[in-house]
Amino acid sequence: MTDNKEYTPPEIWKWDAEANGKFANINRPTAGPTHEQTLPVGKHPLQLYSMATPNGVKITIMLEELLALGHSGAEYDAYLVNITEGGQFGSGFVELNPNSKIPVLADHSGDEPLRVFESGAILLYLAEKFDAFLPKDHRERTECLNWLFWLMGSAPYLGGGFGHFYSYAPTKIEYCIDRFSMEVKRQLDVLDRHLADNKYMAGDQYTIADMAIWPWYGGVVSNVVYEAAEFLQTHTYTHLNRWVKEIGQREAVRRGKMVNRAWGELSSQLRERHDASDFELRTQDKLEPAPDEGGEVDK
Ligand SMILES: N[C@@H](CCC(=O)N[C@@H](CS)C(=O)NCC(=O)O)C(=O)O
Repeated sequence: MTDNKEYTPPEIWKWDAEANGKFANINRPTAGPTHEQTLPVGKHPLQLYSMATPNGVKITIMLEELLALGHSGAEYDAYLVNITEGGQFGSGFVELNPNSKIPVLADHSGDEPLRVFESGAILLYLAEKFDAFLPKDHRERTECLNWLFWLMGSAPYLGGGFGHFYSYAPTKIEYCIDRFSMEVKRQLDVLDRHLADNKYMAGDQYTIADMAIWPWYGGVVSNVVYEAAEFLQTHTYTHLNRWVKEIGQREAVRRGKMVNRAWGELSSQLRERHDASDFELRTQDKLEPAPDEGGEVDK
């Protein structure tokens, strides 16, 4: 890596393994597994391998919403894949998602396990499987998919663009932060204007479009993603703030945020989820002994 303001790219790009800042230990220019690994499989048909990042939380919110609606077939086992430790490069994970990114879902309800990767595809898969949170009316369904795909195309500018250069890059580069701040503010304005006239993203119904967008843009507005709310003046997007608050109050959203979470308050971390009772019985504060008590950690 160079600190020079002017950078002239060489004829052929070469990988500098040290140059990727905070995530240097997991970033690499090749795909495929780095180690052998067999994924655990629990008792439910749906197996989720994930972490509570915004992309992961989209799916746990959907699963908890489905359960709250009474779809008992949406019971799931959620295993934590720690992406900061390279869990996404284990052979078992790569077999389910050759792109080595969480979240990934395996549906064991048929003859052969069926893999579903890409969070947008997982949301659509679950919505179709349970016939829920995807409007039936052609026009409304199309609008829902418009916004679902909007998110899938837009969030990388927020995460890989703005978030990377504002929070993670080893040096603060004005050009990059300016470019992506401008784009993210434009996106926030897109959402704000739309939500001025619509209760939810697809109109009157709460759908997978809301579940996809909320963890990312709601996270920025609530200052839990990148701690940039003041920098981006997110309080000025009043309609967006209204929607963020409303969705954040849903019980299924509150639960979904806790699943596969491995940071923050111990009581907010449900690292693995196998049963609805885990929210009461198996959060990390219940599993880890208080520091002065000693003893084994019950895993
Ligand atoms: N487009 C993918 C993006 C998934 C993604 O970027 N996941 C991140 C966490 S939010 C990840 O697994 N990163 C690990 C890595 O890049 O090695 C999706 O929506 O599922």
